[in-house]
Amino acid sequence: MDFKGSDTIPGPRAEDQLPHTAQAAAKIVIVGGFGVGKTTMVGSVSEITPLTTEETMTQAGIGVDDNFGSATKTATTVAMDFGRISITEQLVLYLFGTPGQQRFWFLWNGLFEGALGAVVLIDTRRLEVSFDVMGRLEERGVPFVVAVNSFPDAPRYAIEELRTALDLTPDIPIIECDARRRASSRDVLMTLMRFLHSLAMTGSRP
Ligand SMILES: Nc1nc2c(ncn2[C@@H]2O[C@H](COP(=O)(O)OP(=O)(O)OP(=O)(O)O)[C@@H](O)[C@H]2O)c(=O)[nH]1
Ligand SMILES: [Mg+2]
Repeated sequence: MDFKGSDTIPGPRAEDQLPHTAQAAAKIVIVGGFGVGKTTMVGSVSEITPLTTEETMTQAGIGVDDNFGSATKTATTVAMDFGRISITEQLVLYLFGTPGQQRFWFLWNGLFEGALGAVVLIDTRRLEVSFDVMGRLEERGVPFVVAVNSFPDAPRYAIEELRTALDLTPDIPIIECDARRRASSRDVLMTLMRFLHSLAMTGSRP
């Protein structure tokens, strides 16, 4: 029998290999309610082809799943998104996007395990879904920044109005972003890293 070729497993693609200068890695979670743009953000900023676990939304989900934006949204994350970005030559961030449908929220605890920090993505049309998300991060002691994903038909609020509405302390950064744009998503991650650095400097966390 000819087994030629069956004993060679292809190695990682060149573009997926970790930069040889990398010295430290941190796990970051991208979290938020249904359809706020988590998969989009991981995909736009990742330097490797992101791993996604998107499934087509079907009629079976009617009455079970959140149907906001269902006219345009055809797939939803059922487990997680995974991507990677080198923030500096030495520091690599591993990005984990959580599922937004409430029936998959039980997976969050596992995804939060060992996370250095989180990005809470919000859509100003549905601020209420963010409360649960932020409450869970606070329970787990995971520091976070808030990124307002700017959808064209979403109401716009001043940052301080959002801070009051979301009941956030003055130290928590809130920034606007467009999750589809790599530079914008990268800015969000840089804001998170600066915030984590300031917490470490003041000895508050992490
Ligand atoms: N206009 C606009 N559309 C966006 C933006 N980010 C995401 N979208 C669109 O919004 C939809 C939802 O994005 P997803 O990335 O699937 O959202 P998600 O949070 O991963 O969704 P779930 O995993 O189902 O919770 C997609 O159709 C995106 O193309 C944005 O910044 N602006
Ligand atoms: Mg998703």
